Amino acid sequence: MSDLHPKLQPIFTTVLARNPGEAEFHQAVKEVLDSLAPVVDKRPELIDAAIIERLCEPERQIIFRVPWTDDQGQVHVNRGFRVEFNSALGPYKGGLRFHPSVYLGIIKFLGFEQIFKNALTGLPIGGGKGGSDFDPKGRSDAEIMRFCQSFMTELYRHIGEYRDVPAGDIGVGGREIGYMFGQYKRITNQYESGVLTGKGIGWGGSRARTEATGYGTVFFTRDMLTSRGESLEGKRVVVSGAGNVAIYAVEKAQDLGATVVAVSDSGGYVVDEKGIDLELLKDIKEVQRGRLTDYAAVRKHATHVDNGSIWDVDCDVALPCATQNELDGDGAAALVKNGVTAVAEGANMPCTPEAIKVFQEAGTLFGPGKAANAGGVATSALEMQQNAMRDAWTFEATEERLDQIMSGIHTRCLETAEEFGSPGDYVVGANISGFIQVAEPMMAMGVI
Ligand code: NDP
Ligand code: 2IT
Repeated sequence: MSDLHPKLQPIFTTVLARNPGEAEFHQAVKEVLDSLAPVVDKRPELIDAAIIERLCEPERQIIFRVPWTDDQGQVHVNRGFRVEFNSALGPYKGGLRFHPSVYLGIIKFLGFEQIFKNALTGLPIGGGKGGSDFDPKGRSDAEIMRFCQSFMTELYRHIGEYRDVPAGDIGVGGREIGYMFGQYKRITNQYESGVLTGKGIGWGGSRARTEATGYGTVFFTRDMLTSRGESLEGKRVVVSGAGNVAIYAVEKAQDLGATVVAVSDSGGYVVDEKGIDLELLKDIKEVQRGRLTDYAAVRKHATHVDNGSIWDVDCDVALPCATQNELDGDGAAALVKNGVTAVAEGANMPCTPEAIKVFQEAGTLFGPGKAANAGGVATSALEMQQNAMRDAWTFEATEERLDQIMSGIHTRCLETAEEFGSPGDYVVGANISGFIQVAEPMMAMGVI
């Protein structure tokens, strides 16, 4: 990361002053501005029209109270958020995160990233994000349902097929989308399939949406490796996280001939030299909602490490798929020392700026989240298409579209990086390409 271009520094200074205490949002903005220096010279009209200043200020930010009652009758109060960041390309689109660490700065970093990610897909979706500081861990189904119903009782008035279309993220999967869709339908008395994505297959959900983010990250990794004449066949892979993105990254990496030797959750990581047993992992995480210690208890040869870094596990390919800033400079240095050749972000902003610098200086292939994890939201846009047509595509047809979209993003990143003077730099490619794809429509629509 270098000093910012003199035309971009004042913009960043203003972002810092206007959004105090929002460290993750600052980090996400800084990364994009770092990449935009060549655009200042090549496309000055976009800079002069204050497109960047407008992109950094959400169109609308909604914060609301979410009261709910636990199984013992105790009332709790959480905070709900929906940040509608940018609608130049389509209705606001982006997930909902339920995690105790959620505050406005997290939702804004995610919403800001989502603008560029969604633009990169080439599909007509704007950027937004939402969630709550609610902690789902240890809560019963009935408690989750009451929380989701209360959350939607406020959110429903802000969303809609043509307005804002939420989906899942950390702590929000098929179960939560079901409860929220049910409450939306009940309040509005409309079967508006296109209001949420990530729905169940029997009631408007797209096949392959569950798999899409993890699969897409692996397709992107495959394409990065292909650009250097390599493949995933026979590679040792480490995947952090054990949630939706991680599980399906493991599945596709295994399909493409790699051996995944480690996964993690917030309680530590497991190393399984025989390769992760995917059926067992799915059963523990998707069915039992259990912990990785349960995995090691069943697979006797696997080791569970409570304290330590998953990035110390020797691998060729690392896929951080858990959460922001989970891979720092030390983690990156350990991976590079062990000879990692490719890193792709399945999570949003999992690598710190220091980690990215270490990878880039070492010549490691590095796929930023905006590009590498765009398969989830892209398939959400395919779900919206199916809902609009009242259609349901096959798994194979949907996966094929996903694969094409990911390859399209990969090519666009490389071509843009080349055109703007940083060949092979996927960060620059993703940021500039995403920016231009949203900036041009904003120019066309006037000062709004
Ligand atoms: P899940 O809730 O399904 O899984 C999250 C996983 O990450 C869990 O294993 C969780 O462990 C772990 N994790 C979460 N927070 C922390 C933390 N603070 N420290 C350590 N581990 C943590 O979420 P997803 O798989 O859906 O999301 C993972 C990442 O991918 C997020 O960054 C999300 O924004 C991003 N993403 C998700 C998409 C999607 O379609 N779902 C699309 C694109 C990006 P534990 O259970 O112990 O908390
Ligand atoms: O970060 C993301 O792209 C998501 N959580 C998925 C968003 C979506 O609307 O499918």
